[in-house]
Amino acid sequence: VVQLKRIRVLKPILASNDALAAAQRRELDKAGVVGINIMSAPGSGKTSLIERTAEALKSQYRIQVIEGDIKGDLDTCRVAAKGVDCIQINTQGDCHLDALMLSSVLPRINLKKTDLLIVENVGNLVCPAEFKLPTHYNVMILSTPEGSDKPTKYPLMFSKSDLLIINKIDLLPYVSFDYWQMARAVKLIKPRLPIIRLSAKTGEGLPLWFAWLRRKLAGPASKS
Ligand SMILES: Nc1nc2c(ncn2[C@@H]2O[C@H](COP(=O)(O)OP(=O)(O)OP(=O)(O)O)[C@@H](O)[C@H]2O)c(=O)[nH]1
Ligand SMILES: [Mg+2]
Ligand SMILES: [Zn+2]
Repeated sequence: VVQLKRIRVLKPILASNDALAAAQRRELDKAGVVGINIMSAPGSGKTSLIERTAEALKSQYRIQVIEGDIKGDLDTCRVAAKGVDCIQINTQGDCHLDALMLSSVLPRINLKKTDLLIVENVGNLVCPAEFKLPTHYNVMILSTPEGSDKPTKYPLMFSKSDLLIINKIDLLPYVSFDYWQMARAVKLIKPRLPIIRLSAKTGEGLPLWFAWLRRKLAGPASKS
């Protein structure tokens, strides 16, 4: 195995991003907003999960969504059609969101009238995990067609996550996804990472996701 050495030119960039994100998080805390950053590879089901969440929880919580995409506003249109406020960020080529990009849209959000801020990061299994956002929790989605080897190959995002959702569980009979291989690999990276099996299509597992969210919304950062 050839081990490549990484030259940390990124370090100062990440440090200033961390500082900005922490300042933004204090604004969320002051207003009692709980922030969730959803990360995954393209097509794992981030927007689908947000759609289901909007449908189920919008009558109970004031939800604001920020969509991160390289181009276009397709996901924002999908989320807005569910009747929640959504702002699009186009990164124009960048493969992740960072705190500076968030600072361009946060002033447009009335934090005092928001309970839950959901940020959909750019579909990418790598660098979104390196750039902190104002959000409090990282939720990672891995969908079954992507394969059960992903924790071993892309450990960083798993290690930075507070919840792992295995989406497209309805496709399990049709794809080669070894759930226990995946779970064992995750245990080596982050032993206590909670895992929820879910299908944004059939609704299986959604109650567990909503219960997790409700616990976070009832926590110290919440208004109640
Ligand atoms: N069978 C099945 N399909 C799903 C499920 N969740 C999402 N999909 C489908 O997967 C495709 C991608 O879903 P999206 O929600 O757009 O994925 P995304 O992660 O937001 O994608 P990007 O924003 O492009 O990174 C769509 O065709 C969804 O209908 C699921 O649980 N089961
Ligand atoms: Mg999406
Ligand atoms: Zn990137």
